[in-house]
Amino acid sequence: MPLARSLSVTSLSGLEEWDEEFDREDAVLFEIAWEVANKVGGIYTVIQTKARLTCEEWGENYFLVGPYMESSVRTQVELIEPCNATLRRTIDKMNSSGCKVYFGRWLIEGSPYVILLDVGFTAWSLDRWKIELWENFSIGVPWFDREANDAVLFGFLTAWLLGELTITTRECDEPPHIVAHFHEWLAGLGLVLCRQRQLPVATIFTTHATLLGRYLCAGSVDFYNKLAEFNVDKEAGDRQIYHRYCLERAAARCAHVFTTVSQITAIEAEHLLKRKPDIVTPNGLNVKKFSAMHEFQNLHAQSKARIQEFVRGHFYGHLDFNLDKTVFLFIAGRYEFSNKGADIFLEALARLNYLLRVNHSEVTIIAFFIMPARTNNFNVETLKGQAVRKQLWDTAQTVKERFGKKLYESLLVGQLPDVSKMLDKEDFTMMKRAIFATQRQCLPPICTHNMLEDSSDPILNCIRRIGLFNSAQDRVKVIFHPEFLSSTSPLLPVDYEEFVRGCHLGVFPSYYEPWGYTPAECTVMGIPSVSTNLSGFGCFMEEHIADPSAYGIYILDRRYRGVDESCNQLTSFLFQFCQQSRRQRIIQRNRTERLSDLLDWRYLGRATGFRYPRPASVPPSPAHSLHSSPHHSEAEDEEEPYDEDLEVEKDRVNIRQPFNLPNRNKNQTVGLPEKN
Ligand code: G6P
Ligand code: 1S3
Repeated sequence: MPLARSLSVTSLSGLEEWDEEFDREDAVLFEIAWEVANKVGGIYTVIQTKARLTCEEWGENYFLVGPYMESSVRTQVELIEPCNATLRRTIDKMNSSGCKVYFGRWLIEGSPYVILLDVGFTAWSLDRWKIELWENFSIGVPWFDREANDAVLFGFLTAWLLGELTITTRECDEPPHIVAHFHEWLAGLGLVLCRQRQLPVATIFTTHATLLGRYLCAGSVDFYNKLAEFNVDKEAGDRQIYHRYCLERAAARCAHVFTTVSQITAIEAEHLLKRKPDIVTPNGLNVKKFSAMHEFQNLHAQSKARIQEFVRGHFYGHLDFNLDKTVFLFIAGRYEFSNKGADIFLEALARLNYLLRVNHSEVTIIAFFIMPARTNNFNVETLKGQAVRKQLWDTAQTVKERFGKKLYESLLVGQLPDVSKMLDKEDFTMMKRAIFATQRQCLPPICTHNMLEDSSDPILNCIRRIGLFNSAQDRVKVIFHPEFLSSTSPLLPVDYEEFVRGCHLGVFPSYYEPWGYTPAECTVMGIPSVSTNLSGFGCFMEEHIADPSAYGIYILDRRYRGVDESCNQLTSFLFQFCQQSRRQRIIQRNRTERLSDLLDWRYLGRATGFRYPRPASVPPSPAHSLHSSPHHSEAEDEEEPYDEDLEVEKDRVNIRQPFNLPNRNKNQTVGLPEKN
């Protein structure tokens, strides 16, 4: 199956007048998704990060189509007049027929044009459109499924928009070729209607996950081994998602080109949607390169300091571990306990805790779970922790000032100070009071918020079962932050990017993960990560890197091993990681960051057949390279000097700058190194 970044139209049934090789200047691209200027999950990241490059390539002929969401529009979109007469006429026509269609620029890199459709405003048409859906396609959408109702409204509105547009452009001397790229089932109905109405529009459908795949995996089903056996209609019916499934399957079947984000989801789609994708289009990122090579390392140190500050407050009264020897791990994303692998992460943490204890390790692990759940705000104990830390800081500042004043006065009269008299009784009283305030009757909390479903929450219940309660003897501590991070939080005031930079390892042992942006984001920030061979990202890295773990890309085997075995493997990854010295972590981060180009939208798709060789600085013999991230040695000195530049240079020679050719010229071939 070909792998590509930009799409080529492979079958144009119903579009006879199209040349297979049309000129892009005569074409207009519409990209349609529910997550345009509307953050729900990963599709938003796909579109947002791709926008700059797509704008560069398509210029004024690129339009994103999404739902009108007032709160997002207020902060993300500049509403303007339509940029050309054709669009103005189309939008005016729709608006005078009872719709509300907005035009603007989305204020992200590339500033793409957006056409936003107010689905709520056209809700009066819902019943009529549902009848049409039933009569033409036999798909019945129940009244109570709000999301599906929105999908119906959005679908009919996009088809209306594209239909009007084709009528308006017909009046032009040379009507442009219209390409419409639809993402995910929520936008899929628009595509189906375009085909049914025989609009002269080339259609692409990308699925980022299949509905049935997500539902089946969330249950206890041996998904990958049974893929070929599922009775899809029955399974969808049993889960009450048959109508959604029909919309998704119809879009996949009707599209001229059907794509998905990874090989693994391509296989899933073939079985569950009954169509093999024409192309796999892996997800990229908009990679920013720093001018100074080690800038990202400095950022790691700065961000880590912010996390350490939070930890000082959270563990007040129990700070009996060395923060300098503390490793921060994290998992983040949509709260799907087993799909995202939070279950095996917790189990592996319990085993790691045991290993570190029996080995008398000096290392402490703090594992953060950043997964949004229903809460009613931060809990008192967590907020108190930060208040106590602040009070200790203020006390230290006051004493320091008083100390400084006495020192200054002594120097003014030409005397060296009597150090024993520099702190007086009042200073000591103040300090004792501050220390007394750090006494605590309970253990440092696991959860930072008051959970609404505390007693049935899967993470909390698992922690109760495995007994990781942040006690003094535990080498592994856990913090569950059931809300996405924000730099305005009173508790941990960092945004997600800063948080990731400050951690040491991202752990994403997903069972169901069509792509997986979280480990990809870690990679471009130079932070090692664990992913799996059931995630699109993990498979992609396995395919393109000779020795992924040497680059800090640990790929867990969840495909051919049972849960217990995978858990042991994860434990061993984590244990190895904890044994690295600071120097080894720095080297590994440098290597991880060097993979960024592989995930850059600019170069994705050109990587076909390419493999990153193992870094030259890793010994080639298996005996020596058993742990491709180098082994801990007793002699490891935290600040031991080493020639990092030499290390980087050695690897450079080997890699030969694989993607250093941003100049895109039609006839230019890309200088990828030979296959390894
Ligand atoms: C970066 C900084 C170093 C710092 C190191 C800490 O590399 O440039 O100054 O010592 O991070 O690394 P660690 O893995 O211990 O957080
Ligand atoms: C999906 O979002 P999710 O986290 O529900 O789409 C993402 C973008 O393609 C993908 O990265 C992810 O694996 C899918 O699961």
